[in-house]
Amino acid sequence: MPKKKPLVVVTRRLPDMVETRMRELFDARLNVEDRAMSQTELAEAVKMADVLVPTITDRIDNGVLAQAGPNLKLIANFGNGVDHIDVATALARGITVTNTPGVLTEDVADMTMALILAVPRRLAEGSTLLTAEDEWHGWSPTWMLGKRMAGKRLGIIGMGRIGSAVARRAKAFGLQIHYHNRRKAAADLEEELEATYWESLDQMLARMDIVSVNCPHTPATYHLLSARRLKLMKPESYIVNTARGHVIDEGALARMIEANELAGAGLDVFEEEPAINPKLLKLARNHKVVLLPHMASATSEGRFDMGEKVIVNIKTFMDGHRPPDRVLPSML
Ligand code: 8YV
Repeated sequence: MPKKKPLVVVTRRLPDMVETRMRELFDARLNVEDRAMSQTELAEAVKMADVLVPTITDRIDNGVLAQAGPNLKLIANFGNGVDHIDVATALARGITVTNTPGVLTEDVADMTMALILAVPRRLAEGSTLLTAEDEWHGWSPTWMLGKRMAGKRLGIIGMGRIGSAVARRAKAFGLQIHYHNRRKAAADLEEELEATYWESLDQMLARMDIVSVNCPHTPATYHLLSARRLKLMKPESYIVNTARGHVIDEGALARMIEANELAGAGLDVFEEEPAINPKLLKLARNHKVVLLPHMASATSEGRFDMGEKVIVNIKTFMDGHRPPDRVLPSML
C-alpha cells in the first residue's frame, strides 16, 4: 500500500511553483485567499496537521501549541526568524522546528545597503519631490545636500550571514566596518572586511556614524538598542534596521529623532507590524526616516528558494532523517 502523504497546513499563499510541488508531494492544505489566520484557526490547524508551515504573520504561541494534536511533529517555518514561534515549548512537546536560512541573505543585505544610503543621501525625499504638487525650480549648489558615505563608520550589530553580506557591500562603498557580536568573527572574515570588533556595544555605539541592526530577535536582543543605549549615539548618526523591530526601543528612537538627538533612520521592520508608530509616520513625512513595509527579503527568487527549503526540510523529516535547517535551543 502506498505511504499516506503527510497533511501539511500552509498558513499563507506561497509562489505557484512551490504550491504545485507541495501538492504533488504532500496532502497540502493551502491558503488560496492569503488571509492571515486567527489564533483559533491556527489552533484548529495544529490539531489535525502532521506539519505546519507558518510565516511571520502567525503567532505560534503556547496557547496554539497546547492544542497540537498527536500528529504534529514538524513546524517548517517559511522564513528565517522564528521569534513568532514559541520554539522552546514546541521542542519540549517533541515538535521539530525548521527555518530557511541562507537563501535570503543577499536580498536582505541589498535592501539594508539601500536604507544605509537612503536617509543620509535624501533618496526618498528627492524622489517624492518630483511627483509632489510643487514644481522643481532647478539645480542649485547648496540644495539637497546629504552626507558622504565614504570614510564613515558603519557599526553592524550581529555579524552573521546577513551582517557579513552587508559589511561586504558597505566596504565597497568606502565605509569603515565595525561590528558587535556575541563572538568575535573568524580571523579571515575580519581580515577580508578590515573589520573592527567591539566587545562592548556601548562603546561601539558612541563612535559610529551609521548603525545597522542585523541580529535575530531573541529574549537577549529585545530592546538591545534601549533608550539608554540610543543616548550613547552621536546626534548626527543614523540607524538602519532590517532585522526585527523589537531589537530597538522604537518609541525612544522616534522621540530622539524628533528631538534631533539622532539624525534619522531607515526601517524595514517594526515592533507592532503591520501597525506603524504614528511618530515614525510623521518623521517619514518630514523625511527624517525612510520606512519600508518589511520587504527586505521580498524577491521572487528569494521566495521560491525559501519554498524549496521548506519542502526539503519537510521531505527529509518525513523520510526519517534530520532536516537540514533545524532550529536548535542554542539559537534561541
Ligand atoms: C520573511 C524575515 O519575509 O525570514 C525572515 O525572518 O524577516 C522575512 O524577510 C518573513 O519572515 C517570512 O516569514
